[in-house]
Amino acid sequence: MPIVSPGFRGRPREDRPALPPGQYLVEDFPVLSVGPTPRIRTETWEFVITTESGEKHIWSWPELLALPTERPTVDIHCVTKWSKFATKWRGVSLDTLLSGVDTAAEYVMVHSYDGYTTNLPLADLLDGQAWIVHHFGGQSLVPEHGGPARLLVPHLYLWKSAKWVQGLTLMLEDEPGFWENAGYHDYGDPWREQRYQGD
Ligand SMILES: Nc1nc2c(c(=O)[nH]1)N[C@H]1C(S)=C(S)[C@@H](COP(=O)(O)O)O[C@H]1N2
Ligand SMILES: [Mo]
Repeated sequence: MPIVSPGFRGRPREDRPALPPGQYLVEDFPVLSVGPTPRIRTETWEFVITTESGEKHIWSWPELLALPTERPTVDIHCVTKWSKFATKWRGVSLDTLLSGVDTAAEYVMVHSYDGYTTNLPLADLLDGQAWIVHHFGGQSLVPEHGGPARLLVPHLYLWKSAKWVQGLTLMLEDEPGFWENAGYHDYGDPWREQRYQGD
């Protein structure tokens, strides 16, 4: 294995430092889950976008896989202070999934098969910033990391990247999800170190 200095490999765009404030680099991929890992069969899996008027847009597993695939390579940042550079994913852009959805909503609640929720502005899921990913590192996403599919929103702390994602509810008003309700920041920008409410 060649030894690559993290400082060199991570030195990225423009004049930005490699790591957001307060973060350290890891080479492994820690697993952080609130509860036990659910086992979701792709035969029964579906992804549902529900608009503020209750209209539902539903994709089965084969329907998700039939959509255009993207391969983002992104740095990820956990609020527990580890960051991992250049993680390689495969999945479907939220731009694709939301393109046929008629909404005036500005906020989203993300729902998962384990009951987990997290909220974020709809704008943060658009413009190439977020994906429903089903592969990591060239392999099917393992259950521990959210397989068969998870949300990936790498520009926010990783608690926003809901594992075992089940759907999005579009909302006119913002509402807190699981960690946001427990005192974590409503938005969670790692570059502004928005870990807790009030940061
Ligand atoms: N459904 C669900 N998604 C979740 C969680 C969870 O407990 N359930 N934990 C969140 C937290 S706090 C983090 S840091 C990341 C961790 O992702 P990883 O286990 O793949 O590292 O998943 C997030 N997504
Ligand atoms: Mo986390």
